[in-house]
Amino acid sequence: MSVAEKVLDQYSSRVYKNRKTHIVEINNNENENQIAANVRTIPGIMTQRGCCYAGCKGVVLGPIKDALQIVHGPIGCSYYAWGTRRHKGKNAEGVDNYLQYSFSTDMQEPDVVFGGEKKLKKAIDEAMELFHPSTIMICSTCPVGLIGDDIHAVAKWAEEKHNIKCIAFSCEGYKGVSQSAGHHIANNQLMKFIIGEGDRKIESKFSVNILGEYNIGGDGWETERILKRIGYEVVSVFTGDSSIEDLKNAHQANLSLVQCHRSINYIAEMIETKYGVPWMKVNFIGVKGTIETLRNIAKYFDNEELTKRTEEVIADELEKIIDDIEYYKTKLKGKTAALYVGGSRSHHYQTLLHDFGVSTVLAGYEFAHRDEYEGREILPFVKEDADSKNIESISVEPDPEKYHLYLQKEVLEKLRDEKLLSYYGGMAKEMEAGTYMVDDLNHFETEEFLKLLKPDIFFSGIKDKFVAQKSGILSRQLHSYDYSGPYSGFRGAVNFARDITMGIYTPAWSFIKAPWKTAPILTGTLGGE
Ligand code: ICE
Repeated sequence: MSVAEKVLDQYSSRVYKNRKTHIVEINNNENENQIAANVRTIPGIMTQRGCCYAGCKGVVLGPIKDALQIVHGPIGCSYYAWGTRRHKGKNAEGVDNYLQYSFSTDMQEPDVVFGGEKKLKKAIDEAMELFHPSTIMICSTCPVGLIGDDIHAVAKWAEEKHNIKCIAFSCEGYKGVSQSAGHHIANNQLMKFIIGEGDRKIESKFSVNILGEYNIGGDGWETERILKRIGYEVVSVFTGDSSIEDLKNAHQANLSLVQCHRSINYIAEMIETKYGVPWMKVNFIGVKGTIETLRNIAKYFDNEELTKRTEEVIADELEKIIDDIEYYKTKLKGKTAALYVGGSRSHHYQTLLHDFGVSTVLAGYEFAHRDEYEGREILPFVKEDADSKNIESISVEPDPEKYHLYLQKEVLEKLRDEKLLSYYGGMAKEMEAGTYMVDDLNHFETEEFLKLLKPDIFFSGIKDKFVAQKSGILSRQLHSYDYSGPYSGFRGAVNFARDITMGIYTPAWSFIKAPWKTAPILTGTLGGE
């Protein structure tokens, strides 16, 4: 029985059938690494996914430092999003910073029965009195959607009464299948109410936005440092350590760099469509990843001076870290890892692990779509053929992100059958045959896979972290980096290697044994007398 079968075999037949489609043993034949993704979790299964509110407020809006964000809902929702993701922000002159605060309407039963709009208005009045923000964001959580409070009307009321910008986000937790729906809602509102409003003068010919960079543990700062050294002007970062003013000016940049493709691709597309700012995918995680990315950006701008400067900075940065990298390679080479994160990191971090010779035995996403696992089908050559109603699109080189070829379904099937298509991007490509790709890995499967695959380290989230640690396996969070970071760029790679080396060489994990395995829980004598 394969490892996957051993895990699946313990399920009831209905669950077995469902989960089987989410677990793939990587095959050398690219066409066979097909996986089910972005669908509802079976009710009752302990998923590690987040909710729509988590994706909207927790992920995309949370890091904007000068928007006062009021969570309209029970206090727990706001408390959960309070600092847990470690998106850092610096104080800047003239820019408010509310990152330390947790604002909530603390919804109670009477509000559910009689409506919560009054309470929300009162919260806005109070916030105005105490903090005088120029922007307020309202994020609703589950009960608000169920009772039908009109937060958009309240936002309008607040704008008129207080002469501020007030934006409402209907991101009730139960919407969609995961936090992905929340990203979408946040993206739409930012585009509608903020982006495009600024008129800051951009001096540089080489100006960029960094999209999908939330400055977890300071990642965005490291990326910005490198870009600025080369000579780029960073107009805005979405949304790590950002201010509303930066976001308003995003449309003025020459190019958008998209680090996390899952949470902010909608904005990248919309800015391109509306303002003509092109975008490209980047990856600042990993030394090789960073170098490749910097070269690609230079290639886009196609300027001799910039290209030269790029190479100089790469050489200089490398020189400073090379001894550390070589040292950590000797410590980490041959180790194995399992990775389970939300949408893009399970993929990006494989690049960084490969830098140090660590291989992945299992990797998965909470909410990615199929193309992030399998890659996109591409035709390695361009062929014109688009004269039918029954058409399907297919990406083509040289830029599979942007160019699509429209083909008849039957033609496409035929190409698939004849194995004339290849795959672009995707996680499967990074992984070796015989390893596992799992979508929406749940609590039970985490325990079982860890038992069977015994990785040296499990990169996890806050909920699944303890499952690993209790079973004696080192775990580090890739969502918040526990208490460390940055892990991006050149210096980040060294931080990352140092942290996992410390972890792996700490013997503590091998001492962990459940107490009932070494001593009886109940003591006493059975029987009479
Ligand atoms: Fe993108 Mo945790 Fe960020 Fe990704 Fe996204 Fe989330 Fe962060 Fe994770 C995120 S935005 S909060 S890179 S929702 S670590 S997809 S799950 S992998």
